[in-house]
Amino acid sequence: MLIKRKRGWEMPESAVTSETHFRDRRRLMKGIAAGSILAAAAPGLTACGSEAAPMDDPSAGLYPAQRNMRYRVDRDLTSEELATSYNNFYEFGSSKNIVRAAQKLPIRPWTVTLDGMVEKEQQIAIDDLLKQVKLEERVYRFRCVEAWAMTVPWTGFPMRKLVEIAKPLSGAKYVRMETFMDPSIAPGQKQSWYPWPYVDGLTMAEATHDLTLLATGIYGKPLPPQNGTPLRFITPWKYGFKQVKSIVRFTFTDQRPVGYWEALQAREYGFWANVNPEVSHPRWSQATERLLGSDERVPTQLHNGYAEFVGDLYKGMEGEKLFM
Ligand SMILES: Nc1nc2c(c(=O)[nH]1)N[C@H]1C(S)=C(S)[C@@H](COP(=O)(O)O)O[C@H]1N2
Ligand SMILES: [Mo]
Repeated sequence: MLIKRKRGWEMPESAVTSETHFRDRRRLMKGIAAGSILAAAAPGLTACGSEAAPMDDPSAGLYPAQRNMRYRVDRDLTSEELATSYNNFYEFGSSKNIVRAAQKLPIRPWTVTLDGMVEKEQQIAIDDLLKQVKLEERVYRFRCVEAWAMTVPWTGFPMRKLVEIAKPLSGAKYVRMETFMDPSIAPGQKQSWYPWPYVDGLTMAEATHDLTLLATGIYGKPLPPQNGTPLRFITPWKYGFKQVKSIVRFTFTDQRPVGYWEALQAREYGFWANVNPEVSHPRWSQATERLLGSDERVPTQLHNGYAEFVGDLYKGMEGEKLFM
């Protein structure tokens, strides 16, 4: 197959738009949009120039939820504006600037399938699932493999609760999570050289760990589309590419799932993807990270600062490639 454009995973980190430039460009674009110079050409605008109103989120009344104080982070929160506008969501484009495109994601109806090695396969509407769980807020560090980082208040519920609802069989060893698939909504999914739909997975021990969250909200509100509404996976000690967005299916299995990035480039992106400052990405160091909203680099921490909680999960697994 002929591929003309440089693919995302081939880009050195230095080629990824710096977030400072990103902010400036976004400010410029906002100014232009306000002056409506480009209104007719901008995607998401109708012929008469008014934007289709995004659907109100029916779960909005569940927010804000009470903050769980067990997990504290000793650095400032990233601004909501940045965390909800500097995104990675290849379904809507390979740049960090996908907010507008992502507004096409229909937030309801949204059905979550629980299948594979379970007592009984289930399909649950997201709002029924939300009735079966108790939402809480957790401030977590977030670390992308590209060495940018943020500090974000997620709202959600422990994934352990979803595992209880799913009732997996004793032979299940992994959970595979899958993002929606609809190229008519997500233009990136028309690019057939990517292994759609976006998937990733984890072990049952990881899925039932208290830190492992299924996020439904951010900054005390439902997740906006660009951050993976209505359900998104969060393991704060792993690199961001594990954190599957807009999940429609959880499959319990005895086969280790091959993630989207692992399928693309197994030499660079593995199953475990635990953060470690001493294990470089093949093309750049992971020793430091840049906090969104600042140009300063800070040291990366083992397990992204969560080693005291998750270190035991990996005892005796030294033969595995735990840090890529
Ligand atoms: N479905 C889907 N999930 C995804 C991605 C994606 O492209 N598609 N990108 C991942 C990567 S690489 C990162 S860093 C985070 C970014 O999450 P954020 O945009 O909420 O910061 O989402 C992860 N989850
Ligand atoms: Mo990422």
